[in-house]
Amino acid sequence: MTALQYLREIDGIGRDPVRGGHSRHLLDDADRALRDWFTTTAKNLGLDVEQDRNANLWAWWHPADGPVYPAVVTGSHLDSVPGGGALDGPLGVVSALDAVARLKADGHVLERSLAVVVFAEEEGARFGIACLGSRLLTGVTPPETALALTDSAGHRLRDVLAENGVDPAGIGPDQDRLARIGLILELHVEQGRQLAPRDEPIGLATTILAHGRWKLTITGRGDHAGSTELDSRRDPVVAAADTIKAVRRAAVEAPAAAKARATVGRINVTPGGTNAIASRVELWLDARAEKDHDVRDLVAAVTGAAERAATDEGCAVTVHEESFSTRVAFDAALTERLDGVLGGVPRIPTGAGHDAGVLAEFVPSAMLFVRNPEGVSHAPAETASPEDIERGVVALTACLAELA
Ligand code: HGY
Ligand code: MN
Ligand code: MN
Repeated sequence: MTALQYLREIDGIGRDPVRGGHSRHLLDDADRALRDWFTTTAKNLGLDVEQDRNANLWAWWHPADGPVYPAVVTGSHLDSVPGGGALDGPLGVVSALDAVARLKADGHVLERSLAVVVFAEEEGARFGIACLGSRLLTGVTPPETALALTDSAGHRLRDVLAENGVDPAGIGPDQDRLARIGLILELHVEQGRQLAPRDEPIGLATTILAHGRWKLTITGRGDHAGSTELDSRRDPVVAAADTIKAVRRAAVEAPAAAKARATVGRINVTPGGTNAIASRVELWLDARAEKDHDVRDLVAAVTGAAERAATDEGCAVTVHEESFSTRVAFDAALTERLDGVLGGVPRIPTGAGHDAGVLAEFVPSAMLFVRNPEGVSHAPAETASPEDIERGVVALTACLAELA
């Protein structure tokens, strides 16, 4: 099976009839179906599949005489944002499986162990922390932080893990496993549009913007939409509206070198009645910029604006940091070595976070990007052409042949 055929095989899993695209979130029905698919497919390729203490899946291919560490790791994630595209994550997984199959078919003799990994909760769409599986593996997120997480329906992460064969008491840093990773190479669909203008199908990553997520909670006074005079209202939705405009303003007014971007894509209004003034609004800020301090400066500007907006409306606001990822520079020597294999491809920065970005602090890490003609991602319109998907597998296969 080729990467393209694998994508077609899983395309029906987690389709979202309301949002469009796919909604596949940590250990929900769709994610479990995808994890089962991955396990079966990897086993059929002769790989040994295991689930680690943090719900990441590892499909191992060892040399004939047994495991040789440190290993080469490739793969990506299978979970999505709500209503996401079909490629963000899965393309890296299916390309890795296809590449392993090609290496085996070509009679490649492994010099060191190779693993295809599926990281858990990369999007953080269910429990709120992006790259949770790789963060727990490396200790970037402590287990107690994860064990306190619940999803929007009130399901506790600890219970969801337990229901799926992961002991909640066992999650956390996995130094032995980390020591077995020699390097990681993640293939991913390009997010943004840098390759198309260059008429290039494949690129190598240079950096990831610093980025983080903050939850703002604005509380006011719930009341009747008809009987409450305007001058006595304390409406958190009004304060939230001013805050959201301030989010965009803060990014626009940041220094150009910061390449700042700030987004509010998720808002909860309580109680949510058409004829009721809300009592509470929760909104999430996604802030990103070239340097860590640029992000902090942006969040400080938003926090100040939110506090002023809340005060003006007689409301209160709290700002809680949910996660922060420092700026990533991928491994220069590894990237150079891969560029030698690929014969010279564009080097491109990205504004999107990745598990390979989390691992970059601990092991040599690199990323391959496959051209996305429109650059759209985190939306159903995300695409890559069949020809470029094939080119991505050929590139990954050549890189893995060189590395392993
Ligand atoms: O949000 C991100 O940058 C990634 O897609 N998780
Ligand atoms: Mn994503
Ligand atoms: Mn991704």
